[in-house]
Amino acid sequence: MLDTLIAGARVVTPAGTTACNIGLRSGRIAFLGEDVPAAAEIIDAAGLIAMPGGIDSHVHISQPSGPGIEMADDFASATRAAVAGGNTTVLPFCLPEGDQTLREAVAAYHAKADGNCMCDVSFHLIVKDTDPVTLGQDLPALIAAGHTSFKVFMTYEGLALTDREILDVMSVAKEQGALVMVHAENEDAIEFLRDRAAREGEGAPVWHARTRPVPVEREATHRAITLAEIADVPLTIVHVSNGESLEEIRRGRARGAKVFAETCPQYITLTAEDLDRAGFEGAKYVCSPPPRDRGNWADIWAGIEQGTFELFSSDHCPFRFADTAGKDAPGARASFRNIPNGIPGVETRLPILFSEGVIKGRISLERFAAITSSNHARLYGLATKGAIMVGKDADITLWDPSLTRTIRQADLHHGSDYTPWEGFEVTGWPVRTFLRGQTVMLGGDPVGAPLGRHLERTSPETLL
Ligand code: DUC
Ligand code: ZN
Ligand code: ZN
Repeated sequence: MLDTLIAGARVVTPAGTTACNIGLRSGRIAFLGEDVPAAAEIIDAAGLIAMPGGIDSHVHISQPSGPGIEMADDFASATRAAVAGGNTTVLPFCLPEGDQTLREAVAAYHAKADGNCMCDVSFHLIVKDTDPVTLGQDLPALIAAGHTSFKVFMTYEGLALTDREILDVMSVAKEQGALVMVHAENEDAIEFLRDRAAREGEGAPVWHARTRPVPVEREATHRAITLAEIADVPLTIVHVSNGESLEEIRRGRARGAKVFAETCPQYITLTAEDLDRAGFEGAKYVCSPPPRDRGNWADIWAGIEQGTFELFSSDHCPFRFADTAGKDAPGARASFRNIPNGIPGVETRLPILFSEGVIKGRISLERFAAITSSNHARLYGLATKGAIMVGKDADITLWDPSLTRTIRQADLHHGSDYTPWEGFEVTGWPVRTFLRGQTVMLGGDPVGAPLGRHLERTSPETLL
């Protein structure tokens, strides 16, 4: 006897899309086929599309963000927003605060997350210290405990590592079977451009984009790939914003580098002109790398369509406009340098790609499932996640492909007080989400108790 039978949906599986029934038992997918086995509950899903629950492998939740700045989401609100947007797993970054060790930071994140999550979570690490204890003891122990991926930064004071330090971190990843994720922007070049902007009295939000132009990202992307080739490790270039960086990734792959690529909704829907909006509204679009232009949208779309990108993530990094840039936040108004970098997006990632990609005929349902779920599971070592297959966790999202909605802050569940996509029209919306067989979202609203667990991960599966 099944617990639940989802009947009559078009089901997106790794083998293709087919009309069939999905049986759930004890939190797992137990049946796929045309028969109608006995079930305690039968859900009529005619007219809907069953997708693997979204996995967003790039989100920031409750991350220390500097003096006086608080992230807008804790684990409760971020994961409410995640399930409302069709996700069943998110991978936030664990950043040590002050002189916390990595192990202390992981313990602190567990204290914040455990028991509060509406979906499953698993922490990536951020490596900002490269002392012998961090690299020789903490990192190997944390990898062994299932934190098999970590991010390094090539920008930001206090976070940026030197090339030598990146190589040392990569060598730990190689020895221990972990995956390095790189934020690729050239810190020295940014500082040079920022100093020049300051001398010229330029502090408006649009200067955030003007001081982080494409070459800043392209050069760092090339350098990160080169360092990974020297260390002989795979790496993920996260949040790729433009065609020139993508070209570096293609060239690296042609040389044999194992480089994975991630992009995000902001790089196919927002532009640097959004940072120039009147009334300081531009601050709502400040993220790094910054949104570019329509020519780069086309390049990023080509990469999505051709399969150059394995991953489409949100880079959800939520702040409150009222706190950070509203009229009572004079620091931010004095200079873009004081606006925290990041925008909210965990709830809108999937509907934006479904509408702009699937409904507009740019990508298939199967590619949508791959770049929003399956590839995240495969790359980051989540063996039971990311596919509608017998034996996998029953993490499923039902989509109504005919539902047309206008994205409005008033309807969203995140902790930010705005969305960069206010007024953006989409067709297709997730209407029901199952996490390990339990309904956690119905009709767009999160439902039930926080059932989310922290997941230990295995070493990454090489996709190339
Ligand atoms: N990098 C991220 O990955 N997220 C937000 C800000 C940043 O620089
Ligand atoms: Zn980053
Ligand atoms: Zn990020």
